[in-house]
Amino acid sequence: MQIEKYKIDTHNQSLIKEHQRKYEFLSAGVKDSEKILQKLIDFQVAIPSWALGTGGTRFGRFSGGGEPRSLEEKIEDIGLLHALNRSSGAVSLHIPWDRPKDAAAIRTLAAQHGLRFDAMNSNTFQDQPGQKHSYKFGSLQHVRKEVRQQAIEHNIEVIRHGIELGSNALTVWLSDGSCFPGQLNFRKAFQNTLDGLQQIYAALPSDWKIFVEYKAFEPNFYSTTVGDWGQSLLYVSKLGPKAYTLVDLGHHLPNANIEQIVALLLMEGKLGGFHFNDSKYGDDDLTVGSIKPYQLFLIFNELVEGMDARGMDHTKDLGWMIDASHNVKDPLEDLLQSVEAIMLTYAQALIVDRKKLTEAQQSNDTVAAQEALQDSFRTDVRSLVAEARLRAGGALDPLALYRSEKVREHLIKERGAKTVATGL
Ligand code: PSV
Ligand code: MN
Repeated sequence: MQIEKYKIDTHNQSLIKEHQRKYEFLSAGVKDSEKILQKLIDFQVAIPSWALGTGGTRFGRFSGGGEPRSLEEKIEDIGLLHALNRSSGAVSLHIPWDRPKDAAAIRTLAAQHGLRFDAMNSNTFQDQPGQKHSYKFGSLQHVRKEVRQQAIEHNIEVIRHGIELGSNALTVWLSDGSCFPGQLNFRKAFQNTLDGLQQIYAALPSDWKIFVEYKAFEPNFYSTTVGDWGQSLLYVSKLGPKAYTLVDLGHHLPNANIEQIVALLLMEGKLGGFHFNDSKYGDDDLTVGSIKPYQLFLIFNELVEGMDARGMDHTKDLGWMIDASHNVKDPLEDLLQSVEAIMLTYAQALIVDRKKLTEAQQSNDTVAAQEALQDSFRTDVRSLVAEARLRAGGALDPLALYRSEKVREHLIKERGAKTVATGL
């Protein structure tokens, strides 16, 4: 299904007066609003191919209907999101869940929707039908060489798919670890993993990056072989200049100070990208900004400050990806909400009065520092983000248009009520 341009225009016409009133009021108080608008227009977030269907938990899964049955339909869905918000112009693929049969055709289809391919994801956390060796006791860390070799080859295959699609990064998330004390020799597991990553690194084209994603727990519950940002940083430092750490917001122990982690990784030139989501307890994979919006703001505040300090390009020097799962919501509505939350938070970080904040920090004025941050966080920037969307050709209110066009109903009619998308 597609939403034609004239429908977006009609929708915008019906909201334009009210929008202009709000935008004029806001922009009068925002410094450099035109520059900020351009940054918002340029900023794109990659949609994960595994998040277009209903997720689930280990207790069950409740399908919502109309889920994409193929990679082509997934790209169509992401194209739809992008047509509505003009900020979802990239796809992140998981192999083998979404192995392209005809890469050239997939690349063309994506381009028709204005989409490019962001980081490719490998999967050595599940056994696939017909797979020779099991990953039950890990992949790159495994005590047996043939299992490690199989995992290395899989990652190299993922790089090959990525080259065909025009991607330039590989994200490696390993579920490797142990469930019980004594199960694993930590040092050997680390060394095996490093050795495997080195072989994968050697297969990267010269303009590619490898992102090493860390996670504190799950599915292993005693130790994880890439358990935190320190361990990831250790691997990527040993690997070389094309290796970076990837931060998934749900992969920390409770109350971790993620904004500080981000600041230091950026300082070291080793922050590669993000998996955005939100959580209350663990790796809950909830809608971005739904639980801890202030934490997200503090993270973006460090990102903007740190990227500017290093002269980085906000749009392409880091990989911006969503990694979420939807158990009770329509996945497309959830993704629209997540992208909106990211854009709003990015905008709030862009309007922070850096001079005021630096002065407050330099004079140990804690109150003024807090005020500088909260002044931005408490600013309603919705009309700024909407104006960027409008100028980019998107809808003033993507979610409202999605609903009034009855997109899900159309998709159910087209694809059926019982389709199941690939993914977890
Ligand atoms: C693991 O929890 C993870 O965050 C990794 O990024 C995986 O690729 C993704 O989720 C799969 O659901
Ligand atoms: Mn992730």
